[in-house]
Amino acid sequence: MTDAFRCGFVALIGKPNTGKSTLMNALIGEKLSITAPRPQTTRHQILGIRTTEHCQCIFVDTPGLHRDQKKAINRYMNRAASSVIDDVDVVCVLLDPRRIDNEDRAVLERLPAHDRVLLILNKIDTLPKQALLPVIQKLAELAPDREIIPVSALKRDNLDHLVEEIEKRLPIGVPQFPDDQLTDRPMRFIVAEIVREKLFRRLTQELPYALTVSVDHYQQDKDLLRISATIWVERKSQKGIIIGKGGQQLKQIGSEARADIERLAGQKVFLQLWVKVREGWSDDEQSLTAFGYTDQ
Ligand SMILES: Nc1nc2c(ncn2[C@@H]2O[C@H](COP(=O)(O)OP(=O)(O)OP(=O)(O)O)[C@@H](O)[C@H]2O)c(=O)[nH]1
Ligand SMILES: [Mg+2]
Repeated sequence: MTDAFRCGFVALIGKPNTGKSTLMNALIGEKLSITAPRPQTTRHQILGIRTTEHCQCIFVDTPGLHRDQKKAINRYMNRAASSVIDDVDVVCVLLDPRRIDNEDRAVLERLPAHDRVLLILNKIDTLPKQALLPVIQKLAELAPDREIIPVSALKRDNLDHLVEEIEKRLPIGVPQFPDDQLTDRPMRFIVAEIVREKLFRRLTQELPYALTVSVDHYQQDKDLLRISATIWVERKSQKGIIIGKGGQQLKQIGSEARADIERLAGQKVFLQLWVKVREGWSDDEQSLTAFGYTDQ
């Protein structure tokens, strides 16, 4: 019985910026899902597949659950996060021990009653040990009977224990994906996300939320991968900010993105970036569909 192969889906959910994507990347050992210090970085569901001799864990990274439902894109992101809860075998809820608040409570209230829910207190490296205990106690009062697992995704602390707790809750079954497959998303998708990550990390205030990235050409040319991508913004003034003085900023973003794409693809990459305006795209259902924001 203990030797039987296990396979199942594991959702990573929680408030924005709690470290869901960082945790998934740490568990897979590749940077598949983009991360940034600001909230609402992840917009789409993305699978990260971890296959070992005895288990296949299929992680589902989701956009952070948040209350702002003003625009169509925010509604899309909340749908992508909450629709997954009932479709998976294990639900991992990520919490930041420094700030457990009403938004977290709202997430905790949405959880199914079964015991395949794990509360993951991430970022424990940010607190001294003696400050952690009261947080665990508070969380235990807030969500009695739930398993609480303290980890640091960034420092890879206690991840083996986390994996054990997840695996024993997965059903016995055959693998759903080949053992060398790491994600369900094509390389083109990940390329667009990498470009978006660089923009997210570099730009301030509201601008990261006003843009999206599409990959227009993706062509293998002997030993060079040729990629052309467009950064879409909502207003003309935003275009200038992204390009920067003498095109310097766009150049920098391009070279940072290219380095990451080369690492992932294991080959030389030629990356061309364009910036274009599509007014109001983030609140327009048709534009969202055109840019790949479609429910799965
Ligand atoms: N100190 C510390 N920082 C972490 C840890 N895990 C994640 N972070 C940082 O927290 C920030 C947010 O991480 P993400 O993985 O993008 O968070 P997310 O939950 O996916 O965010 P959204 O996609 O916006 O919902 C990044 O700056 C990470 O480097 C951790 O264990 N310790
Ligand atoms: Mg994320």
